[in-house]
Amino acid sequence: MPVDRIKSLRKQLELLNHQYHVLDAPTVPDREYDRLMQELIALETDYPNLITKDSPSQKVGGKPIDSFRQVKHSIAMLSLDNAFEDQQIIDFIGRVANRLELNEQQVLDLKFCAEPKLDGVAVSLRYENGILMQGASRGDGINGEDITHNVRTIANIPLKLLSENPPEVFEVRGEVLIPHRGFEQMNERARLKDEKVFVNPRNAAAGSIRQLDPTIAAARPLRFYAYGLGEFSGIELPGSHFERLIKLSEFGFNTSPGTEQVTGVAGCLAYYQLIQQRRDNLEYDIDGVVFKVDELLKQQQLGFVSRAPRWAIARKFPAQEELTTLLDVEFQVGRTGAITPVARLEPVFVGGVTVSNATLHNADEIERLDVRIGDTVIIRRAGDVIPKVVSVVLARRPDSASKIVFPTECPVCRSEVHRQIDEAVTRCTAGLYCAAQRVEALKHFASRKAMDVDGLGDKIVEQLVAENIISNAADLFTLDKARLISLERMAEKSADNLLQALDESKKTTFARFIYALGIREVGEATALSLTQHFGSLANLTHATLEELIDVDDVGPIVANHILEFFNSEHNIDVVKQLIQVGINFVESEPAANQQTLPLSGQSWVVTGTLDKMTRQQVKEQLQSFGAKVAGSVSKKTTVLVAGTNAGSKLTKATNLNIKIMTEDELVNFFKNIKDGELE
Ligand code: IWH
Repeated sequence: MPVDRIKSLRKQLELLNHQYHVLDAPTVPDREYDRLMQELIALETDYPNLITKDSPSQKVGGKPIDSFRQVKHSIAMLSLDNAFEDQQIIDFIGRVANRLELNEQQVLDLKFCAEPKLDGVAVSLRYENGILMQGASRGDGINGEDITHNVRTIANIPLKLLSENPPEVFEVRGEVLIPHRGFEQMNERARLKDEKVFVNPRNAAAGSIRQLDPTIAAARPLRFYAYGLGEFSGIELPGSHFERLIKLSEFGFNTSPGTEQVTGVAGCLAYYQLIQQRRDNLEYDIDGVVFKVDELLKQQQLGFVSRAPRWAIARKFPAQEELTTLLDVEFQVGRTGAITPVARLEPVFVGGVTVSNATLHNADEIERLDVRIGDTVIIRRAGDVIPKVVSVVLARRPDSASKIVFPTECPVCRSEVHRQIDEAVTRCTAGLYCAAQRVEALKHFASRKAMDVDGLGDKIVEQLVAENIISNAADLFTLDKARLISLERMAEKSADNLLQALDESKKTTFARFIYALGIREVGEATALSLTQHFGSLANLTHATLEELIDVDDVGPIVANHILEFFNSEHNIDVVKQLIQVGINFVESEPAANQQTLPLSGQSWVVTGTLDKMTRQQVKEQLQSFGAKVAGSVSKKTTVLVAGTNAGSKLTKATNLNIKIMTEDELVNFFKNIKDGELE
């Protein structure tokens, strides 16, 4: 009977949807899911009167609606009081304790449900007898808009509660958001089609659910995380908010990952710190954490002040975006001659620090932003990344705002600049004749992952070049104490230390030496591949294009950069001088012992926070055993090393069934290799 088959297909698809979209743990291949879905759609096409609202086939988004209907929330959607400092959390708990007349011990034992505060748009979902009947935006908290047609398309919102015996009425409140990765992808697509890009995931989520046409929301990577309940009837629920959230996940919803029960002031403050540390590794934006008195009886006793509950508070993170004024734009010349526009800003406190510079990337970016000097701009600083200009507030553009003129000659050496047709970067063409490029090349040469010369700071390099004391890397090793002491702010002790550091840096590895040369696009990994492949400096400097392309990771572009580098007489001369002044490293037979290394042919990825070794140490150790160390997880990954707070890479590796190692396991693994116990 088609009815029975349809019912059975729906049941299977509901379960698979839940496993895939909510639990993030699919149990069948996508093709199998698709086959079942096609079968259901075919049957529903033949028997249209059997189509129901809650059929899994109905998630794709139907016809546009004409206009938004107003919805009155049967129970108001509240707003939360905000706290911006620890003291405000202490005060909040003090007020709660007073109202509840708690004694000291009871305050220490008071339980809170603590949740990362998701930075999305609040919505309410109404289920009647287990079927999704209505989705509404928060609106002003009393009246919202009917967005049922859009919420139905959100992959991890169940059209039907996961329950044999669903409650009569069940309203679920939560946050709709777009994860970072999905946001980048949708903006990339929009850019390709010359459509409007969104400034941040929150705006994109808000814009998506405020559409009349549900196929738009269906095409956007929206997700829903439940944080509470509205009206409900025909069900007994636990007396703890935390346990109610568990109930919500049993009904088929995601809740904010990282939600915990914490105790007392100490528990709340520690939780805030913990989530703040995790923030940069999350797959979506959060703007703080929320603390709710966990016991519902106590919540009822506490009640409300105007629109906000007395039993909850949001502890906000420092804002990651702020408004400020663009004072000027300067153009910096990098190691490879790339000219980068840098925004000089009216200093502004954002993301926990004062920012007075931000990158504008390149000429295209300036054009895309249509930014002018004098404009009010939005600056974003997330985690430890370089602050950037996100957008311009056109409404505040002063009449005096002036266009940014990209330089037509190098701002440092006045040589010609050049921009290749297919490249976004403009470069100074003078190479090492340009003082800026010389300074950057020397900084790179001495940097930690290159020759690791301790104590050769940026300021010293700049002085040495400005005063024409050195012109290339080999000159560093001919510096004497008298010369160094003559520099500004260089004491005798620092001069001694620097000379010793230079001496110590001479003993290095072949790969570090090649990396230190600063050949364009030859990073650490490529330098290592090159040295392993060619074995000796002589082989490498004489390599042909064909031989270079043979190396793993080296394509025609990189190969050409390498050829160009070693074709320059000046470069060869510096390399020779470096060897003459005593730089030494072990060369090996070309491509020798590569096959016999224990991890040859393997690709490893390291993520999360490590305690016992630095990431660099892990990387070098793995490479010394012949493994490649990649930055992202793919099908080709052999092992993922996951430290604490590992985020999306861990999820991806789990989904791809890739072997995962903890740091302890890794340390043990290294020990076994060294002991020669590897099977
Ligand atoms: C063709 N997916 O949305 C196709 N494996 O249980 C079908 C389905 C999916 C993709 C491509 C990416 C994604 C998979 C499952 C369940 C729901 C779902 C599954």
